[in-house]
Amino acid sequence: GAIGIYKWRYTGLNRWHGKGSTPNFQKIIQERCDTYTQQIRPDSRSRDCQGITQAFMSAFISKDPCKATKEDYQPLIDLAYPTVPCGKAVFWSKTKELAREYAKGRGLLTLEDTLLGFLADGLSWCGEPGSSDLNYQSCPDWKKDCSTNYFSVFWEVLSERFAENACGTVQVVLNGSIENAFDKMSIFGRVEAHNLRSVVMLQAWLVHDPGKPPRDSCSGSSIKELESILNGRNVRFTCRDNLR
Ligand code: N1C
Repeated sequence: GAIGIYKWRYTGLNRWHGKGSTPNFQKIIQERCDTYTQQIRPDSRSRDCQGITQAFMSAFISKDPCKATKEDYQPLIDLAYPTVPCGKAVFWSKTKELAREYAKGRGLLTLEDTLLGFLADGLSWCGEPGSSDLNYQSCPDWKKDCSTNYFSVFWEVLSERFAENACGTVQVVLNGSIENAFDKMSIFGRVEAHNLRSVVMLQAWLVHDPGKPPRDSCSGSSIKELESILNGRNVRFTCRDNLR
């Protein structure tokens, strides 16, 4: 009856509104780690992929999927800190593919070029209290279920570390075809921009989708907001409207 369905809906594996864990999550992490350490950055061959995979799984397995903390990921981050050389970091917001192309063409690096960013890129994951398995049916959605889910907290803490360690002149690729190219609620806006410790200058590139009318520009109010955050941190700022 109705109560039975209600109970199933709110206690079952299907109760969350986000995409379930990626099939073979653990195997993919293990394989990506091997590929990264052996082929992509062979200088990182000494990294312990078994330990890294274990630390990733232990961070969220058997836990309430809405009670993620930064501390849960600390052991994992300690095994593979996301660092790139000074002057090489590229940040982005709502421009992922383009930013990656931009970085690649110039010998620069995004978070997905570091080991942990590479491992988790495009995957989803969450566990279930009282079970040693992942929930492949559904995972909490940031808006509809909880912001403190394991997926979101992972990207927040990893992005925070990436920004903290960035140094010299860095770049950010922003989307000028949306209302606020600088979105203070995005990870770039609420985490990275506030954690630039050793960055001397941030160069912003506003990219406009050729098929769409430009909706924001370097002189718009969202970019002014970014500029004022950086002024407060003594980071120099430049911005260019780049029509691809
Ligand atoms: O919220 P965003 O962008 O501003 O986050 C992007 C920002 C980049 O500068 C990265 O360094 O934060 C870092 N980052 C990732 O590298 C990343 N890879 C995949 C943040 N999030 C990342 N993801 C997933 O995309 C994650 O699910 C997160 O919520 C989105 C962020 O997309 P966005 O809004 O375009």
